[in-house]
Amino acid sequence: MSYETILFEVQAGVATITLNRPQKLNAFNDQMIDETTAAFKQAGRDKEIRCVVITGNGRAFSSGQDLSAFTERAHETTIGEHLRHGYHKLIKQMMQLEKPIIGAINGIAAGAAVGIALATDIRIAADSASFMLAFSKIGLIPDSGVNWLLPRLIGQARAYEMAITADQIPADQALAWGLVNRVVPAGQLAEIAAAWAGSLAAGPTLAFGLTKRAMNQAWNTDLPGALEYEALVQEIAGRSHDNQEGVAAFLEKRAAQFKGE
Ligand code: LHQ
Repeated sequence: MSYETILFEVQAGVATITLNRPQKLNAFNDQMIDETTAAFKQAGRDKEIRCVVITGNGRAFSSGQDLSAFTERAHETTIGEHLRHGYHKLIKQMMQLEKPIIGAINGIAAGAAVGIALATDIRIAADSASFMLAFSKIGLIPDSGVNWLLPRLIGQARAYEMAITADQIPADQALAWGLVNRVVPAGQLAEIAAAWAGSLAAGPTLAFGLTKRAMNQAWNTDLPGALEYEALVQEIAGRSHDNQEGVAAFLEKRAAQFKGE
């Protein structure tokens, strides 16, 4: 599949999606929303892909919705329909992808792009990156899953503060708040993200995917429900090649050779 607004590269089990409208700080027009969704779908279907990295080209991760593109289309749609047909599909595609997604946050993430960053599983931020809930600056509320994801990560007080101030939260503060997993020097971000992705791509992908499923499911249930769901999903993991291989490798005191199945 060929894309125009993103770059999509697959190497050694890792797919890298690069948001590629740098002249607009990688703002999302309709085509970029659709292509990013399609790229995650493609990553889900391709068994060779065992980890995905998403990053931005240039000085920003993404400035969120392309406001000029939406203004041009505003007479033919509503914001609700735009969200339902676009960002909702993208966020759900990412959350349902049973492979780890690394967000390599290379610069500012604003508006809907914060939702996309939050829908990744591991966030590595450049020390020059920042997070900005720009919505209130234009009289909107957070969307693209931010209201669901952000309070769970950093607590409601901080999430609400971010929403109503629209302050740019720098990477070190994002780390202290638990919004990102690591902060690294900007010049080393791509290399560190690629190395981490490479090691995840050699891991037990099925178990990584089922862990994501179990943790997402646990938000919707009580403890007995979560315990039962773990038992069901562990049955699946327990029948996998990688479980057999992992146990055998441990007993034989050698490194495991996981296939991801
Ligand atoms: C942009 C954008 C942009 C267009 C920079 N659009 N051109 C969902 C449904 C429907 C409608 C509304 O929204 C949503 C969800 C959302 O995402 S709402 C939030 C949308 N995003 C924003 O409000 C952020 C707007 N951008 C900014 O506040 C600044 O650009 C930030 C703080 C990100 C960066 O500031 P600077 O570093 O000073 O860069 P800049 O403002 O000079 O931007 C560089 C260029 O990129 C500039 O174009 P120009 O032709 O003047 O060089 C900007 O106009 C363009 N650009 N973001 N979202």
